[in-house]
Amino acid sequence: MLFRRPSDIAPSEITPKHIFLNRRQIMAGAIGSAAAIMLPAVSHAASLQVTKSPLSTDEPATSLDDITSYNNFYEFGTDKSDPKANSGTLKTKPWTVKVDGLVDKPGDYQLEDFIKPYALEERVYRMRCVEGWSMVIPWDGFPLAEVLKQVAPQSAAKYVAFETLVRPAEMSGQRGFLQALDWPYREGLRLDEAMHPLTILATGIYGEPIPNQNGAPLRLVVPWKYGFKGIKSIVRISLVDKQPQTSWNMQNAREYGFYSNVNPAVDHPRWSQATERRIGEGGIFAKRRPTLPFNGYGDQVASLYSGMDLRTYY
Ligand SMILES: Nc1nc2c(c(=O)[nH]1)N[C@H]1C(S)=C(S)[C@@H](COP(=O)(O)O)O[C@H]1N2
Ligand SMILES: [Mo]
Repeated sequence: MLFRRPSDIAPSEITPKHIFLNRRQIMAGAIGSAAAIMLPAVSHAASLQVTKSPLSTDEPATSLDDITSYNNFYEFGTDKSDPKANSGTLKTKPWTVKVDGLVDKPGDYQLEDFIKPYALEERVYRMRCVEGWSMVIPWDGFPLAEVLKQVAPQSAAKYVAFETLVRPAEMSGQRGFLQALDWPYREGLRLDEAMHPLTILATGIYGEPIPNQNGAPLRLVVPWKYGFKGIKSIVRISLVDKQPQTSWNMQNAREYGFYSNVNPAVDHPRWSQATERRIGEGGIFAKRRPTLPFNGYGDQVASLYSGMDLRTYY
């Protein structure tokens, strides 16, 4: 074991805050629950322990500052800095998630009740935006599959549709004459994609509640698809029998398909998808990285698309 001066230790090697807090929670457990009660509430979900999932990448995570200040969230404006600047107005308490459509157990759930049954896992995932940049984000969340099993989809259910909140009084990008998209922001997955173990609903980043600009209090993460499939601030999850309408596909079907699996071999009509810029890596002078098929998750997900022409189903 070599001893190094602090300046030799890369920021990525320093224990992230939430892991540190988890250790403290474990220690608190060892000395008894009375002491644990006196610790500050550090968890943003009912489950106190966040376990690191083996499905995580060990690539260094993007800084919290970059993750929370370079965003796409058109409900708050179209510039990358708009969501951070404008999303403070969004009220995320109380928050209701409606589950409806082809399920045996539909309902309007308070967020706390909705997430209570599930153990949080840390999932460090690459995120590749269709615009050609990427980040590595340490999410806290739980598999969407767990929720779907709970609400019992009927046999006719073939897709899952999602909607974001519409509340112009709190979402500046939903006000005014020119609107970037037709609200609500909508997304969808095939049921088998939604059930895949990599697909999660996230409630946190770096062990803290998900910031408004990243999709508080609940957002979808599908790491093998372009970032826009990861719908933010979800208020509705519907099980449906037909492929649902999705916002970017409605806006420009030629440029944004329903599937939108990350694919370096299928260029966007206006730019190449072969490479990407990793946010935080030395700005415009950094070397672009090669984009990987299915964003590097092909071993886990390619079989979902066997026999499908990925140029047709883009
Ligand atoms: N409701 C909603 N969800 C959204 C978007 C949006 O504009 N509105 N932008 C998408 C896009 S294009 C990307 S790349 C990711 C960005 O997530 P991040 O800001 O947390 O990095 O959110 C996706 N989810
Ligand atoms: Mo994106």
